Amino acid sequence: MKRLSTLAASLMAAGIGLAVTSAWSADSLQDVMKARGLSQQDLLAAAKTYVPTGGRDEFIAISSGGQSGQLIVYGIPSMRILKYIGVFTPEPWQGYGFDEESKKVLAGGRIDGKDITWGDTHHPGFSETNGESDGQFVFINDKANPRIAVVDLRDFETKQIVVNPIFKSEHGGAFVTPNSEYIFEASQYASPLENKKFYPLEEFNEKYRGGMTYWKFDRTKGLIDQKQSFSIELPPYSQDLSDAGKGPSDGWSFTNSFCSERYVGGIEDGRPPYEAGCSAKDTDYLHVINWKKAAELVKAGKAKKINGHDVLPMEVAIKEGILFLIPEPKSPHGVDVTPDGTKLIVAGKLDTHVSVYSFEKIMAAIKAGKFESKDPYGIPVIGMKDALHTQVSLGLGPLHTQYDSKACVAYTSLYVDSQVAKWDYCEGKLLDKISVHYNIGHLMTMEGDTSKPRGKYLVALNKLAIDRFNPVGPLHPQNHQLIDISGDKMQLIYDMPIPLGEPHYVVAIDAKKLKPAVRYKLGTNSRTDEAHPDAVKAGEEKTVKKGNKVEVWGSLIRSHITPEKIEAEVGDEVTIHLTNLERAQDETHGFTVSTYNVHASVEPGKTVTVKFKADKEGVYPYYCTEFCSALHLEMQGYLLVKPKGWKATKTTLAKGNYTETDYKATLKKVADTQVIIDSVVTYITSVNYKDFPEVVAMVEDAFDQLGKTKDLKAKHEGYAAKKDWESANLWAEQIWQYQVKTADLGLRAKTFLEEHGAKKVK
Ligand code: K7E
Ligand code: CUA
Repeated sequence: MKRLSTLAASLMAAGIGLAVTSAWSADSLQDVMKARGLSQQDLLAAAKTYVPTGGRDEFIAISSGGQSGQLIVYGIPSMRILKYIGVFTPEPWQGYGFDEESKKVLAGGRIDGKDITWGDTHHPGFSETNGESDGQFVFINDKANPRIAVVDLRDFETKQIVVNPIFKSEHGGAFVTPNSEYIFEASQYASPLENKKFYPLEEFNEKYRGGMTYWKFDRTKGLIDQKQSFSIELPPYSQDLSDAGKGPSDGWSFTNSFCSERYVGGIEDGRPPYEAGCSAKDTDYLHVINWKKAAELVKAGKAKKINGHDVLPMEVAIKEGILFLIPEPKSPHGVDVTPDGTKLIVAGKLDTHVSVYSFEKIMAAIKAGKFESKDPYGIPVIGMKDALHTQVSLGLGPLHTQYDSKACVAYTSLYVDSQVAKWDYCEGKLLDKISVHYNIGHLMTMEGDTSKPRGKYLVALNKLAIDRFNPVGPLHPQNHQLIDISGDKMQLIYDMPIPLGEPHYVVAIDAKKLKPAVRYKLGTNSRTDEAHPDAVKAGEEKTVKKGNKVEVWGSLIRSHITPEKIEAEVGDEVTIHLTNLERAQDETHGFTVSTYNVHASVEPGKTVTVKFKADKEGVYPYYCTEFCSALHLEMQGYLLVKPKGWKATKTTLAKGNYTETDYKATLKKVADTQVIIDSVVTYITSVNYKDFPEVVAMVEDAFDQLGKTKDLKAKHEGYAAKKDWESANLWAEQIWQYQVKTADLGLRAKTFLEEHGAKKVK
């Protein structure tokens, strides 16, 4: 009991006491443990994962969002979801696919002239510098519709989607070379490489092909350079996961295959099914490719064009000695290069063994010309025993491997056993095992596929959740389980339901490496990172009607949309450019026009365009969709779509019944509010607020808001002199609107300063 209470005390100190609800906030930790049936082990797990309010996670994970076509961002160890990133599919909140700028990005993913509005994301990969994740970009593939996307981590937005010009599916991507020279992907299901070309399954061996595509990445532009990208033609072996060599193996890439039988099914004709034919042999082929040399050969003109894309034919790759095969057991899935680049680990789904290949031995065999055979296409096959370092029996259904910060330590997922095996790949021995729930696919350690793994945590990406969470119908959430790998024994510390499926793979990076922006430079097109040609500054807003085109250059700032009305005739094409003039952090405005299927998320500084045909007569409110301020609901306007040739019969707006008493009451409200503002200003300037950049930004913003009241005093007094009480009252009211925003910011700044221990200055 003594130990328990010391633990309890230290947990209290660590802030665990805050996690309990107010109903028992006065109780001791022991009372809570009892009431909730928690063990000491549970509390330890809680203490290892809990992040108190305002705290930050140590690592940021970016997960595939599976069939959503998105990415999921979450923190480790808290496992709190931070963001979904729209990638291959529209994402309404972010306006992705509902504004013109993002539609252009999505248009990059059109195939044969058609929008593909779903995607099957599998493997995210960070950009790398010297084999380490550098936190600048993340790349992600779409297996079903062979595409790759580039996400810039300065704003976590998708900047580019490219379509693979020769594949019909693509699973083994996106893998990144150690300095992000190339992002590569392997075809999965072999098909004719020429687009829209039919060959019968009877010609599978001759006409169907697999391949590897190496996408050239231009880091300064932050985009894939499609013209400098190329592919290598491969046999129809169902190429699967891949990895890039690093260190001594830099310049090479490795790719598994799982149906080197080249079986094409045919159960309709009485033939055995696919799965029988595709797993008949004891071995498949690991493809070993010298991509550096391949790139040189393509530059030297040795490629041929297929669908306008450079493809290095197999004969050339064989002749030039850049393509080799090694048998690997059996129906393998993952291939993972060790952090030092000297070995590669292959797990055969249908074999209990995990095979560790030695890069040095592979090179020695190649150099000596020591091959055991050739495959039917003439590719030299290196003998397995000539390439193996060791084989270790880990358990049933080994799939994927990740690395620890400790030398020679690896973790392999065991799909059938529902376990993670920790083992030593140098010595070839099993170290520990832990059960997961259930049927693990990928697993991931912190920066665990780079040259400098960080250890600490492992995430198990389980295919089935079954009984782990409150039931929500037959479709279950996915389950990412967090495992503490800092000690000798692995410890399961958190179950995180993921409500977006099926996330195949996830990568994590030290949060300190990420330097995302908090705002855009005023007037930025976030999808191109260039100055938006249709951005406006405050006061430059305008609406122009030319023929049947209405074009609006508007702005958004608390709590106002400029313009307040847009007039069009039925059939007009309406284009609305909106710039968010805010400089404050987190002051995003949304924008939509009722029933016209447009939406924009306009973060501070961003300029966005929405475009539609006003094909319906009527009155359509437009408004800000993000609860941005106390007067968010009033951030509104009307799109007035008039019938052709409509003439006004009534030309004045209805009047309100304001009196001098209303005006005086508003003036008193304004004076009272100014007192509050002054007291907040007195506090802020009495402390060292200038030492807090966040507060300096808030103060600037507050004075910005207050500055807008300057001319309004003369205005309302002028109307008062003319006894126009409506105008006098409402212009005075407008001063108060700005005061409210000023006070709101001031109070936020004051709270921040108090919480961050601001000190009195003289
Ligand atoms: Cu194993 Cu697509 Cu990497 Cu799923 S994949 S598990
Ligand atoms: Cu802007 Cu709500």
